[in-house]
Amino acid sequence: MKRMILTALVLVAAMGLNAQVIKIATQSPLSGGQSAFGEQLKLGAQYAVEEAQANFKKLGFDLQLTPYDDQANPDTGVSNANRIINDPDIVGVVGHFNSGVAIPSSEVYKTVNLVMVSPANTNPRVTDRLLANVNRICGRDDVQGPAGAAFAVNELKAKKIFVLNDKSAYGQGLAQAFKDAAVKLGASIPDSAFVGTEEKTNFIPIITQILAFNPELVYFGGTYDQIGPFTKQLRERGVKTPILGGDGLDSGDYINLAGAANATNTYYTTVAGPVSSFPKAAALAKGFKAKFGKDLEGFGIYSYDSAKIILNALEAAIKANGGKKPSRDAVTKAVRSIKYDGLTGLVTFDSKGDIAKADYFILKYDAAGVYANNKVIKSVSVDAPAAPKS
Ligand code: ABU
Repeated sequence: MKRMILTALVLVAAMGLNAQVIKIATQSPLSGGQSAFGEQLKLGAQYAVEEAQANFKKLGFDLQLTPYDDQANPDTGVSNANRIINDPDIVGVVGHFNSGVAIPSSEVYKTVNLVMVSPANTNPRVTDRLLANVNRICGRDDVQGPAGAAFAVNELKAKKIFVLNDKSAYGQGLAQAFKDAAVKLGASIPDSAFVGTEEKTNFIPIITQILAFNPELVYFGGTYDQIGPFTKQLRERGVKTPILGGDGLDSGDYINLAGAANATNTYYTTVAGPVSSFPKAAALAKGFKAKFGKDLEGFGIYSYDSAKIILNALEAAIKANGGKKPSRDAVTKAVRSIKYDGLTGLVTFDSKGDIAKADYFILKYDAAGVYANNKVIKSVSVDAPAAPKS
């Protein structure tokens, strides 16, 4: 008996030792102001990878996750991307969070045809460059911006609007898409009320401009780490005007920075619906809390699905390659042709790497400051815009 147990242990150890390492990387801001988003992205992918490890072990592979911190900085993202492509064990990347980081980093992945699936990048140029290795499972700002504009003008009845942006590829592009659509719907947004700022702490000069303009709504294309302190200072100066933003506002940390009372009357569009919108995500939310001690947010769900897409494509590519590790090229092709029924719905990609039909949500921040209770006012599914002509 002892001998049988010993033999079994030796066999198990041998299987482990012989398993070939195969890695999925994540790239997201794990430090700095946007780390709440970056952590959701990393942990969503980590959950999927750890869940799949036993299955990959049976296939003869030691599946690992390698997280990279891009600091929401394009140069750091590119530097990490060069390290990633030089690690031959990495066969796919879940990321990025920031479009301004994803765009230059994916040019590096392209040189070795390494696949990237983004749960969060919304700038149109992420996929409009028609790279075969770049995909996203979320919507785009050329739909998200107009959706916000229609809500602002038609539902909130705001005509005089002050528009801010954070000067990033994401924030600037989203604010411009919002403005163009809002003006077409009859809103007034003069050049003096369209302002870009990288300020993170002192918003008094901008609030002075806002007070002079006296808008019916303030739109901010940016992320919670900037809009949170802005909101606090705006409300402290007595401005109760509705605030509307995009998916950069879709984080529980917005409430921590703005204060629950100040966050009241804040609305946002998002491309990553909450747990409450996806019945299939309930089990993940429970497991996520138990495993990481954190609440699952929208981008965590989308990151889980992004990782699952790469893992399913990887398994198919291994099988197609007679059980051996497939090339990066084979995984990239398998991702682009996947049909994946995920927690967030059915994922297929069009010829440019956009999800064929993306969901867009409009939410209002909970008056009591409980992020999970933010109210979904509306949600729509929209076909991916056509590929650019040139
Ligand atoms: N879409 C979330 C904000 C990040 C980005 O696309 O840059």
